[in-house]
Amino acid sequence: TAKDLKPILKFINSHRTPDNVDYFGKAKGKNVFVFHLESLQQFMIGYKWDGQTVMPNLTKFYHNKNTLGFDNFFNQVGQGKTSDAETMLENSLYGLPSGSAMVNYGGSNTFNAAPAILDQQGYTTAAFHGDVASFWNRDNTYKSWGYDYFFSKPFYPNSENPNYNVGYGMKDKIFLRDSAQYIEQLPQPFYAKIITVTNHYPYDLDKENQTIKPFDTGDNTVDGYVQTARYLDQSFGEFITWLKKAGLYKNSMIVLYGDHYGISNNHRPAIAKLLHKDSINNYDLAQFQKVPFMIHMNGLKGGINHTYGGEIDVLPTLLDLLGIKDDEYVQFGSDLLSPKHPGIVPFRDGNFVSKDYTKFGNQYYVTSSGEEVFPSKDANVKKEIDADQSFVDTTLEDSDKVIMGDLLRFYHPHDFQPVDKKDISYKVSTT
Ligand code: GP9
Ligand code: MN
Repeated sequence: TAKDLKPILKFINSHRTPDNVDYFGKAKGKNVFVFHLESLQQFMIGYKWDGQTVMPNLTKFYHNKNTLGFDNFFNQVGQGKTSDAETMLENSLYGLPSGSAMVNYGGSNTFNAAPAILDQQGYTTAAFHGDVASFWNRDNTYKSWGYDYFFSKPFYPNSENPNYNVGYGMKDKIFLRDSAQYIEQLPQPFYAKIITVTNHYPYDLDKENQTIKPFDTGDNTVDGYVQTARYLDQSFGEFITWLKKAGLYKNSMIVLYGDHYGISNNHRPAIAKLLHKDSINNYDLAQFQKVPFMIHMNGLKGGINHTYGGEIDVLPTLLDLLGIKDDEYVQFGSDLLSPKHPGIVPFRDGNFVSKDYTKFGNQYYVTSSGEEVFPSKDANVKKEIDADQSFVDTTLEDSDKVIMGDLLRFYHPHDFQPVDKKDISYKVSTT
């Protein structure tokens, strides 16, 4: 009931952070691209293999003077993988302890999601994905989130050509090329989310698109990753070239994020080899959960930001840049640009990385050094770790209550226009 929201609002209100005066509103009225980099991990930015930089376009973009790059940004997904990432990015709500929030609640719940918030600022909103619309229940969820358009498989005539598909959908280069004709027609300003898919396990790619040799860890589930990651980088490079040609590069804020790991923690020996280490401990595995997060805009003051944060923090961060006040929203993350960002990153299983400590697999470490600590032997350490853990547990539980109780249906932030799903229909197909 509405009463259940009270303690949750109290918790959220006690953790609200101020905007960053240097960044607030800097992207007001710009087009926004949110570019979903499937399974891409942060270690691949700048990574060298086979005598080459594997991802030259993304690496250059990361270091561009107008790009804010984040080097302590973590994925926080659970079983819902991509769908958890999307839920966090566009709602600042966590995925669920098991299953997928989009699948189980996406169609029925009330949300205060990014597309609906931007709609009120006069934005056109569209999502693009070269797979069937029903995957992760996107077709229903995107309506609840207020997307005006969802361009999925039936919008892409090339998706019928078997040579143009690999793994979970269309090859990224073809998908992006074919998306261009729709993007060009969107009334500006627009918010466009573009979900790539080729860099997805099992990292299959046709011979002619393989432009770097596979890793040699000897672990079959890992070795192809470098080839599809390279392909993703080229796809992104081509897309940027097109954006410049189309005149969209200069008046857009381009946001990139990796949704989750591509190499799971079950592959320790392979991970050790890739990171040039003799062995891997739990601290390394926690660090290995970093994914790229970058924000680029013409004229933006760039640089590498070291704030400890994650996917839950993206929406408040983007709203700060867009100059949209979010003090009233139910959001579990905080603005990464805020001088008061708490610097705690909860993982879905209750582990965490904070700017001070890391808890992973029942072990504790100093985050800055990786040195193991034992809270049972040090009262001061224990006090700080307990405080972090209590924040982590409360925020995850509260987020779960919001989703499982559909609590936002009782909540009416006053500059928010509820989504009317009857106004929205997408062309979908099931094949
Ligand atoms: C499918 C794609 C993959 O449409 O987004 O989802 P994932 O397996 O990464 O969760
Ligand atoms: Mn994914």
